[in-house]
Amino acid sequence: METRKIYFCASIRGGRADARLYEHIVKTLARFGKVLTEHVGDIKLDHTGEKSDDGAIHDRDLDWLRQADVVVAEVTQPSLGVGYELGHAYLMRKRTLCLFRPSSGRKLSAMIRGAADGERMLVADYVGQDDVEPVLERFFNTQPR
Ligand code: 6IA
Repeated sequence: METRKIYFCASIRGGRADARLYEHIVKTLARFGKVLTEHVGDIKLDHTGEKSDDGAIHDRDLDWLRQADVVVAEVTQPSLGVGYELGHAYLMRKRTLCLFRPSSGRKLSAMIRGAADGERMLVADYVGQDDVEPVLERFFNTQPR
């Protein structure tokens, strides 16, 4: 069986306050498939992002998104880029899991929570790092592949 390709989205220029959590999610995701966007969990990456051309980043990321079998996003820290990616993923009909921490005191955008249909597009509210593995396990174990 071919290795499952996972596109992970999380804030970069939207703010890197949760970078350690992203790193943990990327490491955990690696047990379930190949993470195409490992750099998102790189704690050395600051909010200014890499030096390369924004147009190249955009085109390469959309290419990876097209190739992905599933999309996982950490959506607690609001990020225009993540919202944009999720909109594309939705229109591409990718199976998508959004991870949100209500304990942040934030309220998730209605355009994300409202897009969830409990099947293709899921929003999981969780507390923190310790929940990541069980939440991902549930998501991938109900994955038809
Ligand atoms: O608006 P934001 O910067 O917060 O958007 C974050 C989302 O856009 C992430 O899920 C990424 O997939 C994508 N993205 C934004 N900036 C980059 C980027 N820059 N590289 C790849 N994807 C990006 C530099 C990172 C570098 C270490 C490779």
